[in-house]
Amino acid sequence: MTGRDGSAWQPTAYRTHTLGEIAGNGADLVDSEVTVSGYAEAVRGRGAICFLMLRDGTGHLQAFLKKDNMDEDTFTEIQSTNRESVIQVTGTVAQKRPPKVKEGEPTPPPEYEIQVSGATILAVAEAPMPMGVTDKVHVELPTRLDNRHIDLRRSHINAMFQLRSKVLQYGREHLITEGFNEMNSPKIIASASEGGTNLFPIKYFETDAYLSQSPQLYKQLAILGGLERVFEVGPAFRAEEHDTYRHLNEFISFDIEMAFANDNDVMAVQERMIQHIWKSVAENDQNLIDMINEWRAEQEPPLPPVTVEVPTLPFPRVEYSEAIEIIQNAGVNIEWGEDIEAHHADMIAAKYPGFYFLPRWPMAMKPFYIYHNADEKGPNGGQLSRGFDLNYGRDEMTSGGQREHRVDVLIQNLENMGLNPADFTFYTDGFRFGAPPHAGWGLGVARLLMVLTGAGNVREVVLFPRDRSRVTP
Ligand code: AMO
Repeated sequence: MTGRDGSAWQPTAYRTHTLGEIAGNGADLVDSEVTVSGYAEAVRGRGAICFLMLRDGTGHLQAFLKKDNMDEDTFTEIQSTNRESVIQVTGTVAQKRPPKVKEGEPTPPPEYEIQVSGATILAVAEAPMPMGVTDKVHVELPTRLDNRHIDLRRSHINAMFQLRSKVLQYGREHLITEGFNEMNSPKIIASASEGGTNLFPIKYFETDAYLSQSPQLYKQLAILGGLERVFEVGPAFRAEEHDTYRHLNEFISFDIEMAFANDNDVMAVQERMIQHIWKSVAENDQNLIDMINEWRAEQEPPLPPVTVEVPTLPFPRVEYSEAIEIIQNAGVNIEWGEDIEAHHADMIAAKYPGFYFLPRWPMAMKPFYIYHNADEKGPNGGQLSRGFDLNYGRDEMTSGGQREHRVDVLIQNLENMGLNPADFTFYTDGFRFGAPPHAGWGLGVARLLMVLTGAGNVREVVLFPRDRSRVTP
């Protein structure tokens, strides 16, 4: 038995084959007996015959039921069952009668079906459903998220989450080839890593604790301990007040940290990883992209197709100071030292479509753990840092940088940023006994998936998003 991507699946108690496998390799299976299971996407036919269109996670296949060939009661139950009921059928694979084609027209490829000898309804779907699976009726995002278990049955949504899994797989795969070790940091923590304002407090027995905003301090401690190259894929929690298309209160952060490396070195790791992800999707998962594009073409007005263009390396590096000049030259009133917001990033993206790095931010805008070199100053004498962002178009994908490994400077940074060094001794002590220069980044997985799938909102590519107004399902 094989999956959508040719992966080997062992037969189970409920099926010997997948639907996609029979639809794709029917010629090899003609006359064999198979057992398959799936959702009833359509049930047609009157009298003594019934056409049941089944769907599973790998594709679709028609089952042809004849009253004379099977248990009569089961036949009648299936013929009148609701769409989306889950049904198991056993039967023989056959080639469907080819459709008549006009002279000169090409013959379509052969199609297969199962001629059913036995069937079982495994679970009846209630009707009406809170939203349709194959209907073209527009359903608003909140209703879809309330019913994600049904929304996910729609092929383009299902494709997005299969792609999400692939992106994580290819990302991990790439980092492992570069010698990174997967780590897991605690999600219950005692002090902030990304500033004290957007923490979720929790009660931890007799004491106060917080949900982790980032694995930042722990991935650095792993480096100080000699793990050299680490990565982590895990949840980050932020009590952000923003309710935007790209902010959630819980998101998956894909982080790396690397010893004996600076900002340039880890930007290079990032672009190689993204190139590997795009290349692998282009080579292996075009059918998932096609499913998304089928849906896009059906929209009113149709949405342009998403294409997986493997980015060339290196990605452009647009230093913060240059970015400010680009924005100023576009007629916008912005000063060195101010934040580059999404509408500003549009002006940079006009010059650098695709992925681009924004290295060398002002130190005052970066967290305490970012490294700076006292000689590197901006146009107005402001201190530059070794912190960078990676953007695609208007959206930030990643933040990262070289880290401050000089313990006295690190403590000074904490003080400068209004944090109490006493709260961070578990971290700063790690730097007292020999600390290699190191660097890393954190990538927002949902943001990257927005680029790959053409989704306009991070909620589209997060199964059960958590935002300002949603903690269920
Ligand atoms: P930062 O806070 O910039 O950096 O987060 C890293 C990346 O995570 C994503 N992200 C979010 N995605 C969805 N909803 C949110 N509320 C949200 N906040 C952030 C973004 C962002 O670029 N410790 C550093 C990383 C490092 O230097 O290694 C950090 O957390 O895509």
